[in-house]
Amino acid sequence: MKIDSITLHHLSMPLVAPFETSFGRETQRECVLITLRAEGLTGYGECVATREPGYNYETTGTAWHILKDFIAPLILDQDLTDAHDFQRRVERIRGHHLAKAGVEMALWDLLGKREGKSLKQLFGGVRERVEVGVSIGIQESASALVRTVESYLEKGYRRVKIKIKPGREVEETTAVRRAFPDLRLQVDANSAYTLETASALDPLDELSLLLIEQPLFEDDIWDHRKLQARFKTAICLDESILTPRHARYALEMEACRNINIKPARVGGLSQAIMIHDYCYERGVPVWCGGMLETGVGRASNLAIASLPGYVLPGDISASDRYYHRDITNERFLLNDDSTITVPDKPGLGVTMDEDALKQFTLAQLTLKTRE
Ligand code: OSB
Ligand code: MG
Repeated sequence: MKIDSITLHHLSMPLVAPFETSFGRETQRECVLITLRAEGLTGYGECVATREPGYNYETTGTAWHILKDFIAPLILDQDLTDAHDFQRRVERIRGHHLAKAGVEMALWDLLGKREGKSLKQLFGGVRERVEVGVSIGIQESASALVRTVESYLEKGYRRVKIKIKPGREVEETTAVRRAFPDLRLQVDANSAYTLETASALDPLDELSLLLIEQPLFEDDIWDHRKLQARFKTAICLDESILTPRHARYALEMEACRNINIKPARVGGLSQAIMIHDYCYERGVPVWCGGMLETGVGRASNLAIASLPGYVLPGDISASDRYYHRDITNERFLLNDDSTITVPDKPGLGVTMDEDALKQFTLAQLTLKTRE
């Protein structure tokens, strides 16, 4: 499809509640919305880079720079045939996966709209509803955490992930397990431990957790192998897996037993599908992570989570868990069985609430083909 223009919106949206992880606390969530225009169609993509380089090195600022100065010139006025064609064109840009993934998502939205097919159909998804859970940030105290978990169980979530960090893990996780003995419970450390300090996690191995997500540094696939060797509980990698090659390294090394696939972190949906296929062939369970997406990124996450290998519940909660007001007209609701329905309209299957978009826009830029 010949790309006529690219529009960037730097957004800042108030979260319904602050979200605290081992790397910081957010009350406003920033991201970059990418709009591609081609063949009279409009495609949306969400770049999930955050205000601060806490989750990884990218920020809304670095993404803006890479999108404007490097990605846009490579695709404006170009005839992009598919996601792999896009990936080949941006190959020479090292890293910056979140920026690339945002554009790839918008391209998929365009391709789907042109074909009259949903992303789920384009990907070969097999589920109409996907099982989801909720990811809960670090709370004031263990008892406050138990109350927060309870409030989400009352809303119908059947799987809970809690964020942990050094000194805020054993008491918290034990309290939740005591209060809810049968709950499907998992923890996420966001790279806050080293092999030495990870002994603090030993008591968690007795709490029947579904998994322990990313305890060690991003570049520590090898040390995760050492930790997995002495843990009964499955280690799950998030930040460490940036490419399909990393997925192979981690599985060959037995550094983890499952993978949180965030399409953005691996550079796009096409790369997420490759990792999914690799894991699926080997019987390694995967699940779809989240980055507090708007309705745009949420629609994309639901579509990819409809693939057969996504057998663990995703961090894809209902819209009201994140935002009072979203930028899409569509809001995603939790079904009675702790699932969310996958969109079935062409492309991402979402439309823009232009007033909301305006309300949350800090900066906007349109790049067009030379006349
Ligand atoms: O590590 O999974 C993570 C949010 C921001 C950055 C990193 C992570 C998260 C989450 C939120 O856990 C998941 C969600 O979108 O609900
Ligand atoms: Mg994580």
